[in-house]
Amino acid sequence: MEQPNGPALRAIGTTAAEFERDLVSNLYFERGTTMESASAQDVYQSLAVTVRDRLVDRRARTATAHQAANPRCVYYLSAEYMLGRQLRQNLQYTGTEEVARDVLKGLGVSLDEIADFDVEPSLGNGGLGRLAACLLDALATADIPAVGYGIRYDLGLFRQAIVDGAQVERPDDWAFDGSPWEFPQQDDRQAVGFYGRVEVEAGRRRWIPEETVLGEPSHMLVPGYGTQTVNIVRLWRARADSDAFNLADFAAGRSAEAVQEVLRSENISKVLYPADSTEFGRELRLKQQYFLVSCSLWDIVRRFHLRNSDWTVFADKTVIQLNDTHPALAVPELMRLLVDEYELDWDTAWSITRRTFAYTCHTLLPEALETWPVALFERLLPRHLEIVYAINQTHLDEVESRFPGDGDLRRRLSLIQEEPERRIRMAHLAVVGSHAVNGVAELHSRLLAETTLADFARLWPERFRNVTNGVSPRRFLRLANPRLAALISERLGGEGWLTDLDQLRGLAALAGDSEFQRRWRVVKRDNKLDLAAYVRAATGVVLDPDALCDVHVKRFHEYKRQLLKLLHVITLHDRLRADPGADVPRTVVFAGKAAPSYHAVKRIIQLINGVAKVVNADPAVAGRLTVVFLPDYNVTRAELIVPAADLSEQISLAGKEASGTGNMKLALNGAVTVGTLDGANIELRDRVGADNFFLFGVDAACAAEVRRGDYRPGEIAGSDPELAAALAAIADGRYGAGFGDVLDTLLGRDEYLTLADYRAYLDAQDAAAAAWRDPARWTAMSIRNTAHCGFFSADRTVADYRDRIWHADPVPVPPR
Ligand code: TH1
Repeated sequence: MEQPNGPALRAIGTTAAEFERDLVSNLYFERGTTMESASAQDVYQSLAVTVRDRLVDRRARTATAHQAANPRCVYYLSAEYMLGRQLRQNLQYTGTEEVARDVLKGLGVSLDEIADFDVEPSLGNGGLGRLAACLLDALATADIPAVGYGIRYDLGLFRQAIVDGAQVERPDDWAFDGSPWEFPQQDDRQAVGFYGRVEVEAGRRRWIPEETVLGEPSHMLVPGYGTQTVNIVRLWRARADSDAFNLADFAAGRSAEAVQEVLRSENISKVLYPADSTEFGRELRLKQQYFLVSCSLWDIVRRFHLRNSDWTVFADKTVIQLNDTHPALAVPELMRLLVDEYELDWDTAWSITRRTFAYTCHTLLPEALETWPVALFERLLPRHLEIVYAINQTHLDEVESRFPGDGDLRRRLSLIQEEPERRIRMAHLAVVGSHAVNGVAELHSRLLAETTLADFARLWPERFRNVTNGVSPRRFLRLANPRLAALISERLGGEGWLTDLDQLRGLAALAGDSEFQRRWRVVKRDNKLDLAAYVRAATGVVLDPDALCDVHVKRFHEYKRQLLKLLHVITLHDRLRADPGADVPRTVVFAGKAAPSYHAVKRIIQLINGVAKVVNADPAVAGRLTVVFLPDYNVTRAELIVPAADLSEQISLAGKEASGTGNMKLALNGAVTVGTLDGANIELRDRVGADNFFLFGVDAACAAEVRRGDYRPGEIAGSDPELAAALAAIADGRYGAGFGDVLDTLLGRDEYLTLADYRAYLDAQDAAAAAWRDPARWTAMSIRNTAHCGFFSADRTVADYRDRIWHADPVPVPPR
């Protein structure tokens, strides 16, 4: 029995009787109701609290162990977290799933129905936010003391509906019905300044902000798997001061004016920016970034002072990982705290700062490299601008001494871009302020050092490294695919693989075993039945569980080439009308959100829905080809689609996808990839073997070369009759009138070389179909994919960061 000391605390146990007693008592004391009159929502909320309580004691012991060990802590700063649903995860991590199921059953309720009330907090856009969640899971599992800092957006990533074939965005008020996993800390608020001026006081410069907003932390528990460690993610919510409401305005009938100040403050954490690349220049976004950074650094310093008094050891006790440049303001903010508030001299402060920060870059796309107009920056954060200038001065002096007289190099390395408008380059700020800089896959890290950050890599080669992304096997195998997890555990003789994913290699010997293959196929088919039931309810489309399940699921972006997949579908439709045996029975699943302002890809979503409508209504291909667009892709939807997939589409233009993590999740679940030599696809193919991967397309070097030459997409279209027919089908309006804009981007610049890769892509798809026709061959490929995915565990990623960047030791938490 886990029971903290002290008479006032009630026992927390894991037996059915204890679980039931706590559930009923939570229902009574937290919801004010009884089992007889409880709604399903009441039961869900009480169940969540009952499960959560079983982690609290571990959390308390974790905090005690960290306090005693005074270790180096990892602080992960990220504007996004995609944590996924919490209930099933926490049931599993506390080992109470069976107990909960039985207790609820005894009370006449089904756990599966109640579990559907669990709402995922979608506080991120896609891969970057989900990576943050997978790393936190792996950190806790490795017993590494860590805190994830983020923003508690009131509205997460918009919910996507499809109306008349087009994406419609609805607000995601994720905590509307309550949020049982959160611990709000109302009494721990922190003031954050904005605007104002810099004053000189006894020779020291000090920022006097003009506006103050409060940051109110709320934390969620991040349990490790198979360990006692429970770390936290601390999310900040913006609050106005309690006297911000203007009573005089209100009394005078000006109710809108009365709340103006409240709204201005609280808007800062109101909504997640829904673009997974651009969106700079917006003042509110910069405010969000500073809000996150200011609250988090204050908290990090506070935690440091709980256990230490000497600044010289700060960097030995603290490492701050910047998840892309969104939190890069932390560099000047730490300098401001050290120099202005704690009165350290500049050089000491700078040395501490550099030793503290490390930066992960997640992109190469030029439009995703953040810059902020100096004028905006100066208005919002005048003291930070001075600090950035001072950092830049020291930095450019160093460049001058290393490469004397190279003015061009100095201009390229500067933190300030001069033309066409003066802007601050956040990636440069992050590199200069960090001791380690990493990309997220081998190819990406190499291209970073060769292109985007080449000058920095020349200046400080020792700072640059690669840490290939990974995914949580707990979330994406055990939770998402319990059937496959059970089969694997049965064959490997236990669940050790869940924290040592290389053990999956043991499955390779079974790849050709016909009985194992049969069981493997039964699992996949059952997962497809689950997906089919959901798809039918959500869209009315009926899926055949025996068809090849071909999935392209991820954010919509032109470089990810959903349009290439669609051209393949259109060609398949043509071929099947002429010859029903032209392809294997196939279901094509698309899912993903488009940034609301990204018009070009919203048109592609419309076109997909237009094609789906025509194909699904055509009796000539019934039972051969089905196309579905599943709305509102999120972590929960991924957990449904990924286990059901046979074929994983990873078809970005080479050199554009930094890593991709959907590729890993799908392969781990036995999907075979059709993919380009991009991002982590390359490493995936190296590991699962070229025979178990359908490769196609130009490579990154070739893509860059084609782009430099005089590429003529029109000529490709003219010389390939099937491609010409597919384009003509779009043009003739059968999928809806007016897709001329889509055709124009293809036949005009075709920026993402969709037409150049079309023929090679179709050939790869034909090879995949040929393999599918031989179930023994396909199943062996599928098993080998899972078997060789061990490398893509987030546990390996965290071990890489730990050994090569963080140098943080585990602190085991003793069991009670
Ligand atoms: C993604 C990358 O596109 C993807 O390739 C990678 O696997 C993932 O990060 C995790 O490393 C990115 N997401 C964002 C989001 C924003 C800005 C840049 C990127 S890169 C808001």
